[in-house]
Amino acid sequence: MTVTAQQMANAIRALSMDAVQAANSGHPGMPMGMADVATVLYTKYLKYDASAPKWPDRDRFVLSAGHGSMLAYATLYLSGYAKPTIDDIRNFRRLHSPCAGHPENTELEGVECTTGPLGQGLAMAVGMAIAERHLNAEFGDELVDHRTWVIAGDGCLMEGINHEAIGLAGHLGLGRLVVLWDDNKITIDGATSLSTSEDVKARFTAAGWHVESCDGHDFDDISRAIDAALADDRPSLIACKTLIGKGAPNKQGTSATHGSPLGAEEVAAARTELGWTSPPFDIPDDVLQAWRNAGRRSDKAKIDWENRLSANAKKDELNRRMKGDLPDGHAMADYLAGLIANPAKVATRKASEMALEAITAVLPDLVGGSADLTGSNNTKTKSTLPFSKTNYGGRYIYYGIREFGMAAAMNGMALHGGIIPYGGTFLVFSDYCRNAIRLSALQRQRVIYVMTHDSIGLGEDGPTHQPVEHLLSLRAIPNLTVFRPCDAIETAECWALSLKNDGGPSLLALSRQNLPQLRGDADMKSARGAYRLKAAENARKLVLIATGSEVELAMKVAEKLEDDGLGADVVSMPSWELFDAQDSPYRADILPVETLKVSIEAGVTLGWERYTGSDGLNIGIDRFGASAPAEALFDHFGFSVEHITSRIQARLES
Ligand SMILES: Cc1ncc(C[n+]2csc(CCOP(=O)(O)OP(=O)(O)O)c2C)c(N)n1
Ligand SMILES: [Mg+2]
Repeated sequence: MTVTAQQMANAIRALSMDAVQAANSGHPGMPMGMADVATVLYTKYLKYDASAPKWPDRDRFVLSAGHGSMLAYATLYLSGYAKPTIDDIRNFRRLHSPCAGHPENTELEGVECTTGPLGQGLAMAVGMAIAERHLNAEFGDELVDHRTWVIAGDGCLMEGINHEAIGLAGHLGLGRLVVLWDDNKITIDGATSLSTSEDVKARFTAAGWHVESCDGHDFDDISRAIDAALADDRPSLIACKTLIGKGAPNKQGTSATHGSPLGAEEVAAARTELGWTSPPFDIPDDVLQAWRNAGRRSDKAKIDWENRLSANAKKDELNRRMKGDLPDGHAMADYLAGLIANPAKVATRKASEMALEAITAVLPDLVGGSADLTGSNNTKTKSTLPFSKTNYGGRYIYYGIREFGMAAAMNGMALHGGIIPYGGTFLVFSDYCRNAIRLSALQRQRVIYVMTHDSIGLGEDGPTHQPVEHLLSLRAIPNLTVFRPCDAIETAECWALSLKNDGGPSLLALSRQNLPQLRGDADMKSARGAYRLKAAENARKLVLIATGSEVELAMKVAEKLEDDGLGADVVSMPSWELFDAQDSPYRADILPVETLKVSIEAGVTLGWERYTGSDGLNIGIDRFGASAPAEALFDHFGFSVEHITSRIQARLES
């Protein structure tokens, strides 16, 4: 007897309810509700090869409703991916099982991105769809021709970020993006009518999307809706009307199935309801075989693609791009040599643009952009033409005022591969995209954040625009490398280090105001995170540690102290994270125990004790800024040679 789609879908249901029951934790409702839609997708539409999870031209599938992680684990196992194994699923949510509570890209190859923070999966999928069109423009239909599919829940479509994401996707005409909405009208608190009366479909239509509806439990109707989506050249939303927890006879359709085990009794009742007689974690051979066949559906497509790749002149370049290797080149060395010959007194945001001019000219992987602050973030270069519906070959994205959407889209591009995304906004608005920055770090993606106007030095725009706590709060994110360069040389070095940092995101905090060039060497000193910019001339009494725009001030303070006979080192510390990674002799040499250590940074002082110790002095700003010209503000907040030297002298005398 041939296996039916219903039996295949029920295999997802059984694995989901049994794994959640065994873990005594998890979310059975979503995978049981969307099992039928997922079965249609995996057995008829999705282009993938379970034996080659990283095939570059595979379709990308994003489970934006990440709490339904068992849907991902079940489909991966059933369709024949090497991981997860059935034992991994048995150990769902246990320590060291790759079947984590929410899907993590670092745990399983078939998981394209880490989801769980609602809305961000959809926004990352937009980035993946951008990457696909861009690489298609560069490498052609023969090599890049795939789709991006998303399963999103009511929650994903309520979070504000979804609106940023769909606005961008509609504007860019990303017609190869299909969102399957689990339209079950239930969230944790109960019916969606408790909190929303929005016409979601009208909103998507207004954003330039094609919208379909279907009965999410009718296999033919699901296929009909997907066919309609594929025939339309706009991005598509398919509202799949479903029953959350479908198959659990007493609990389906209620929020009780959302995030708790069904309970032994209800699991038994669901077995009867579904006609599922196998014990937990046991899939009947014929059902498993049908799934495994589905997992090989694209075998021929993949072999044909490999043949086309072998015959294609761009083969090596595509392989390099997808691996994320940087090409050999001297663009940065030549640029640095130019700076040494002709020192530049420019804002570090301008220095970043100068470095980018050199790098973007030789590194096609870089796709830049800004959240409507292009002229302030200095992110656009001559080589990066606008990316648009009519020119997907462009390398500059006008994200509009969508910081969170931009950051998530950059994650999607990096995850897709072939692209190194960078994007800008004001440092103070890093908070608007903070959870996506966190996901760049968690997902270990090379995303480069260009955050300008990095202190009170931006002046007149005032405290709403002046970052104070931001450097500290960003440094608190694990696996994010924060750079605050002090001049044009360090800025170039920090760009080079960001490009090399392929295991995580980097963030460049850049000044609005001009800064003198303090270095005359190209020794890549920023790679150490902190280094001695100036050694004490008199007997060393103290070490001044500064970052970014305050390094110039530290040099002046040191000069004054030396005039008074006090020896002072100046340490420039563009990156805490890289300094912390140095060996202890190096760190001890830069920050010797016996000296007074003084930090100078135009931000909160919290955290600097790590380097200055409990006896140190921390010059910073532990309150909000004010609206005034930058020079007046620095003076007002005590960032003057006179004020700092007198505080140091008082401390040394006490
Ligand atoms: C940004 C964010 N906020 C809150 C949560 C907690 N949370 C997880 S699922 C959920 C409800 C989601 O509802 P829906 O998407 O409709 O999922 P369903 O109940 O239908 O499975 C919430 C609030 C989260 N994961 N992410
Ligand atoms: Mg729901």
